Amino acid sequence: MTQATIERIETRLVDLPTIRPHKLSVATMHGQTLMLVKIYCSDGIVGFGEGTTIAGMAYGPESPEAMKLAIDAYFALAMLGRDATQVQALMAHVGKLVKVNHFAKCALETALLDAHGKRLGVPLGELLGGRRRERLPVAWTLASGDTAKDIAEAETMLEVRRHKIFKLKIGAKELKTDIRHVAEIKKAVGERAAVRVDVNMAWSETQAAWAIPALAEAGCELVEQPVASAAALARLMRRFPVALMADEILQGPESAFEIAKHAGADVFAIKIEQSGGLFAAQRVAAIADAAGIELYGGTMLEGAVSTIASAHLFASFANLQWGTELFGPLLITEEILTTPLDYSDFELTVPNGPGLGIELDEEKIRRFTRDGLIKVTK
Ligand code: MUC
Ligand code: MG
Repeated sequence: MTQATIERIETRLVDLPTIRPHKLSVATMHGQTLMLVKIYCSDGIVGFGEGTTIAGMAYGPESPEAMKLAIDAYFALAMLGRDATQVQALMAHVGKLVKVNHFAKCALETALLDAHGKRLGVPLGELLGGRRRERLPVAWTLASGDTAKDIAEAETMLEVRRHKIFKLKIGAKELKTDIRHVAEIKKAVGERAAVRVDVNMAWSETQAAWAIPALAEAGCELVEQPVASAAALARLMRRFPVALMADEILQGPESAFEIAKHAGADVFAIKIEQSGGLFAAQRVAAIADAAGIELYGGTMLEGAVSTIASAHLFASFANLQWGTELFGPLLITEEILTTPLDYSDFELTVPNGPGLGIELDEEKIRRFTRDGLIKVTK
């Protein structure tokens, strides 16, 4: 293998508006910030990576600003001058010098893999063992906060054949109000679409035990992270005729192993950022498979870069029983790619070009790049 070393690492924050307010139990999003990283290698190849969070710091432990700062001040020093072609070895080296910071690590690992795929002339997925599928089913999240608006949105998605799996964000309102909301949406879409919910940890165990049977009765097929604690989720398992999915409690292979050991979930929502990168997410999937836990390709509402990095990984999974929710680029108003992604017939096509297989519209990105680290808006 020819040597290529890392010459420069560049980061930027790109603030993009969302197409509508996106309401979760933890916060309401009006925009999404992409922390984009570019790794310049000595052979002239440039790799792209991305880190995002959901609603600033309301969801996870890292903010886009913190990722940028950690890369600029710490990760870059650990990586400059090193061999860019030995991605796993380099990430292991970096892991010794910088603890946790899963999202920032994922952005860097993605950029290294994008660069290496371009170097070898192969799609990123080939570096992960190769794809098993060309297209991925994509769910859409209904989260306008209004039942009638959500039904209208679902109807449009069905009509244009973009999504037929809907995830409803609940947990911010009274239990009965939320259940009515789910029941009305399921009644409207009927057998044409699947309905699932994400509570984002909002309920206590007793609230969950009361609400889940009612959700099942309403036709909901999957309940994502109803409670915050892994122990409580494990106690709720096997008590209801719907599947329970772990999301926030899944923070990489060690947590996956703990949950699997205690039969703590039916399904894992695998997210590359939350896992700590693509290889770590691959290990999470292996643990799930070994434990008989089913898989779902999750999102941190990422832009095109991390969405496609995720797509390459999820396309390589042996099992992907619950499809994916890789719709992040569709939630933002701006197209940041020179050629838009192919979302059609309820699925996303995994690109075929070298590396990620996408090209960023640099001019568009420049226009939305934040000037300085801090943005205060009301
Ligand atoms: C989450 O909690 O899963 C995924 C889809 C969405 O709307 O929010 C995210 C985060
Ligand atoms: Mg979730």
